[in-house]
Amino acid sequence: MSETLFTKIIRRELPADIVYEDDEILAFRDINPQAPVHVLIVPKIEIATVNDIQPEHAELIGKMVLVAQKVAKQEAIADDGYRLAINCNRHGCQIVFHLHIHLIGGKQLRGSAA
Ligand code: DGP
Repeated sequence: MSETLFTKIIRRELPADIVYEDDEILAFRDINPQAPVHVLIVPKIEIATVNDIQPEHAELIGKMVLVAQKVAKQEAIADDGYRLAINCNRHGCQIVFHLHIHLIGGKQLRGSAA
């Protein structure tokens, strides 16, 4: 896949408001937040879309969900609740082709799908 701006954020070539980092995962605030809390959880390796996830990525994907859980607690939205979303390709409205989970919360969300 071609490199996206998320790789530049991971390499610190672009600024971002980082809320969590470990060896495999970075989480930073979305530049265009849809709610008071809107964080993107991003693997450091380049996986373009959900379609590109392989069986060997299963542990990493699980860790991304655990990071989402941790950041939700950190942001004090865990008890009220939040949404985790992954957009895939055109119909899913994916814009950045580097896999990421949206963690959205901090207000009452509407609907659960399109
Ligand atoms: P998606 O549609 O799932 O590909 O969402 C991409 C998200 O990435 C979108 O909500 C806006 C966010 N985004 C795009 N460019 C930047 C950036 O340069 N910095 C940050 N923090 N977020 C960005």
